[in-house]
Amino acid sequence: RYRKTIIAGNWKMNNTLSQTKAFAEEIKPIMPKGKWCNVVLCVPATNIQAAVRLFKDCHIAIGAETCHYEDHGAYTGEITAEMIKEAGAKYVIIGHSERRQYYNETDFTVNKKVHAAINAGLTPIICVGESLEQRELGVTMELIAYQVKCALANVPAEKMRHVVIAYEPLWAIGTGKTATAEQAGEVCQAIRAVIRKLYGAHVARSVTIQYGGSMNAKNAAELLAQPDVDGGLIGGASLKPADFVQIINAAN
Ligand code: 3PY
Repeated sequence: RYRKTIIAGNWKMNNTLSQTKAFAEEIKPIMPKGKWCNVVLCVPATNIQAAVRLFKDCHIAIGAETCHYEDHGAYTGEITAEMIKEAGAKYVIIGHSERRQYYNETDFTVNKKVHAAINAGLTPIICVGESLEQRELGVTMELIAYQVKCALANVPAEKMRHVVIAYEPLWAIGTGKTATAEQAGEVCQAIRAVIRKLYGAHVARSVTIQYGGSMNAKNAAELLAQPDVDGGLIGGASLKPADFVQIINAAN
């Protein structure tokens, strides 16, 4: 095995501190032990510090859902990668389609945020994905290659061990629609080919590429069986301990 399988939950704007505590209590007794897949929960910023402590025993690492690209300054409401790192998180989602759609994130700011995350010692989980219109126009592969190249611009090869890419087709996010395992596998394979062109075969083999977009307890095993799908970024199903554990088991 050249690379880690990573199952990451994306809680989005869900779960208060007390709900986070309740989730931890519920998942602790059912968490699989001694398995090799890495598990992450990306949680609202207000819960990061508590979550690091709450999920330590069950070996779940914590991530944030976004960060700013500057390291300080007059950006009311924003937080830096360094703040996230000091709060104890190890990961940060960058460029989720909801951020691109509602908060004007562009391929340019995604690249700047990727650098900010790496400089702070966080692993960015970089989200890319096409819309339904783009898929129907037949430009999925070009678009994905463009997004990946922009996100990774000026990222040195030696940092690529700590970069995760998540393929999330927009038409599968929050819609209950999932890409077929073949569609997911095909695009993840294409992403690896882009990385191979940029960094060579050795780096390409080592990068974890996740599928995201309505992955759940039912469809996880089939999606994860694709050779280039190395894990999942899980929305709704990561809010239910039993479902999330089922997905982790499907990856082991
Ligand atoms: C989803 O599954 O809907 C996601 O957006 C995961 O990030």
